[in-house]
Amino acid sequence: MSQRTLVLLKPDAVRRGLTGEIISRIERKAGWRISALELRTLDQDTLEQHYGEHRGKPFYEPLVEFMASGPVVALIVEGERVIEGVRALAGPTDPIAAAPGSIRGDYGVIVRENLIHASDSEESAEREVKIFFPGRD
Ligand code: IDP
Repeated sequence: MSQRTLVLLKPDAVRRGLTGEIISRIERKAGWRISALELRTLDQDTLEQHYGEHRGKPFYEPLVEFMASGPVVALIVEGERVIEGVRALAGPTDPIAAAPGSIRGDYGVIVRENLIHASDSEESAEREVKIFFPGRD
């Protein structure tokens, strides 16, 4: 079941120089490949589209501010079970609850600054790929 997923290495990952480390972990999974990669500072419009489901929640405004605070690395990753797989590499949202060995578990402390976003379903992946890489089929 080959899939694709949209991954963002958040501004904390870029600022802390962890993008190479995180990308290496993704690349080492057998058969997965990166089909798009871009360093980009996100504008409000893109962030509102991406995180629209969270609008109105207490963490929404600080989240958008954080996500616009510096460049992110946006990637499309393709491969077998890659949606579930990148979420497993990332670990749960709260880095303190994330197991050591996962990206969030190894490098994160603050819930908001949890280093990585990865699509959580096929529907989200298709929606998010279109937001960040419009024109890609
Ligand atoms: P996910 O990124 O693990 O899928 P979501 O629930 O979709 O988690 O939340 C999106 C992002 O919003 C999280 O990755 C995190 O950066 C931030 N976030 C979620 N819940 C909280 C919270 O309770 N406090 C602060 N930030 C949060």
